[in-house]
Amino acid sequence: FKDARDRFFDMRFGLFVHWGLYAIPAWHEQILWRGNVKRNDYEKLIHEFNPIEFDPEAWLDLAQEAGMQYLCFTTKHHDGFCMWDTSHTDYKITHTPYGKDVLAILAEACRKRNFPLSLYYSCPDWHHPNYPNMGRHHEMFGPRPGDEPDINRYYEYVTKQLRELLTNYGPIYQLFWDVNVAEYHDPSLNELVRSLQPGILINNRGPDEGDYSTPERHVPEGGSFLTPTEACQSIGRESWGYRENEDYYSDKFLIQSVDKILAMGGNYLLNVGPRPDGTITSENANTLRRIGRWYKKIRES
Ligand code: FUL
Repeated sequence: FKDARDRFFDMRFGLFVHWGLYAIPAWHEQILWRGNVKRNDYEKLIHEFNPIEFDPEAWLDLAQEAGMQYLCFTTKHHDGFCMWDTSHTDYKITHTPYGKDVLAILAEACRKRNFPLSLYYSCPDWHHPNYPNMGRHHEMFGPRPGDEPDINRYYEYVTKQLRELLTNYGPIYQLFWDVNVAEYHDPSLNELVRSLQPGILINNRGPDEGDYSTPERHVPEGGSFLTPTEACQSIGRESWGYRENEDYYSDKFLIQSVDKILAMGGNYLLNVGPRPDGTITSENANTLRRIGRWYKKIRES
């Protein structure tokens, strides 16, 4: 491609993967907030997380069977738990019984197949002592004893983590910031991201405008998108993370949703939540394969 950013108009369909400690209670990736769970109780899950069946090759085989061209992975969701071996908190994957850096394993598998990898990173953090949890939407209700809410210090932490994520894991296709609840504005963050990963694309949910918008779980009104757009949708009605007894959408619904967004000129990120052992259920995998059969047909026609 002439410009790395042209890739956005070629890679139209991607796999979103929400995976973290929340797979264990198997209810919702925001169980802490939505389920009113005590932070100290939730955090004990770190001693249980042991995804011995985690196999990124299986995830990538599935994505490719579904005709998907890139994968976006949750490095840190709102719970603050880090799925890579960060030096800036102990609340991380290498401190679980599993002990391995799953992001490193995934990034290496992507690199081997030349499969673009995007990173999701949450702005709200329900663990870090400096994140000002003020009970706004997607936030816990107040600090814990000992916390020192300070948005500037929190973003110093974010900056250090971004440096790791964008330096140690090879080429990164997109940065998917999530929900800037605190309305923190700082263009230097995206500048840093671009300096570390020239050609990266950044969504519009972070501390600055970004390159593309991200309608979630709905098909917006109107004829076509006037600016670059990547819609996202989970295959289950309730959760983005793994959920037992999830109410899954029908193939028909999902195919129509992908079809509409593509027709409007948008890209589409379809999400699954792997189980705590690292596997994607065969029900989910079969759904993706069936959608893939349709998608490959329309892509080739
Ligand atoms: C939202 C989050 O709050 C959800 O948990 C999910 O990650 C979705 C993709 O973005 O804003």
